[in-house]
Amino acid sequence: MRLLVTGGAGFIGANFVHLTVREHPDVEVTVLDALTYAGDRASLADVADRITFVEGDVADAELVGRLVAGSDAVVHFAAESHNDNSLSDPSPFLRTNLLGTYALLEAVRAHDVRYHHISTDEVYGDLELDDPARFTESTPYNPSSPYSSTKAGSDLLVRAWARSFGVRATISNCSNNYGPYQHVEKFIPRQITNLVDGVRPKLYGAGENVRDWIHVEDHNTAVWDILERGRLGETYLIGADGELSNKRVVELVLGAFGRPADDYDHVTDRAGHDLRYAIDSTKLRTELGWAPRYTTFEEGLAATVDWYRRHEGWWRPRKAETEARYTASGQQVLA
Ligand code: NAD
Ligand code: TDX
Repeated sequence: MRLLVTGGAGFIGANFVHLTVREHPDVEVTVLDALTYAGDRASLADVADRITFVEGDVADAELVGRLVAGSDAVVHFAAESHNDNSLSDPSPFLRTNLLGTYALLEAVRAHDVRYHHISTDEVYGDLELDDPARFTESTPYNPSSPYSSTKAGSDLLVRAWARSFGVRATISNCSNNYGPYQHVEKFIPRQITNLVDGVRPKLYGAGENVRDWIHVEDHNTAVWDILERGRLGETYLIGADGELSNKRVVELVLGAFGRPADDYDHVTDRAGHDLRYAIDSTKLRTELGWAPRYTTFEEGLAATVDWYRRHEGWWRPRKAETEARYTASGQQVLA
């Protein structure tokens, strides 16, 4: 199988490429990635001789058409992915997440190529802390941020292209990922790398917001299951029952460094900050037999802390610039 992976130099895409090379060695992988601030060829250094890498934009219809014509399937990870950045400047989110998906859909439609679309649980908006409900495949879309609204728009394009043009597509909406190669702008790697530098973790607002954590490896095994055995036209939610408050996550990260549980700063809250996400992944588990390999967050977190400690050369070049961006956006320690 010839597989085109967009966004393969980013966090989840790079982990997907590693998994594919390791567990599906007959697959010929081509990565298309624009190498934005979030993409790094170093994330693919270990597999560089096993894949073809193309630097380019998913919104470049001519390039995308050529690459898709030579592929049997596409997994589309490429996106602008960070909510905080989407509040500072939404424009690249509209271009990449909407126009990029549109270019891919037109190409897979023209060449009748199987397409899997990577999306997020944030398209469903947020839940109350005390709501027993979790998101399912039939929860109405209700996105909050420029990021999540462009992801929601991209999902709707996929649904329309599947129904109107018969594009052979599946969609997955996954909860918050953590693990190796995640950019230091994101919550968990930001706190781990702060602590390596002796800096206190930064918690937005009161830290009561809940995220449903899944190890990136478990996300990617689910993507493979859907690619191989998912029903065309269907959406699958991916989650590993990992609900935790941000405050609890910070306490666990502090614990991993042997620091007191209250040794963190409260900082300016995110505008429009979603309160809680929670995934019901029953459909994926019962229909495709998927199950996560990481069953406790503590185990996955310990492995992730260890990875960042051993790979300082990978994250160090971006750390100062990322913190400077947070400062420039007005983020401040609250008294
Ligand atoms: P990331 O920001 O780490 O990586 C994105 C990658 O896409 C980078 O390599 C970047 O260079 C590339 N890219 C950006 N714009 C591009 C363009 N115009 N053309 C080609 N390449 C481009 O993101 P991530 O966290 O790995 O997320 C990957 C996908 O998974 C996204 O679609 C995201 O919405 C989705 N997702 C992420 C999470 C999460 O917790 N991180 C959860 C659910 C879904
Ligand atoms: O320093 C921080 N302190 C903090 O308290 C940062 C960076 C974040 N937070 C909070 C905000 C969120 O409640 O932690 C939570 C997680 O933040 P992010 O890592 O920015 O993730 P989130 O906004 O939840 O979105 C992530 O999951 C869904 C990914 O970035 C998205 O791409 C994915 O779709």
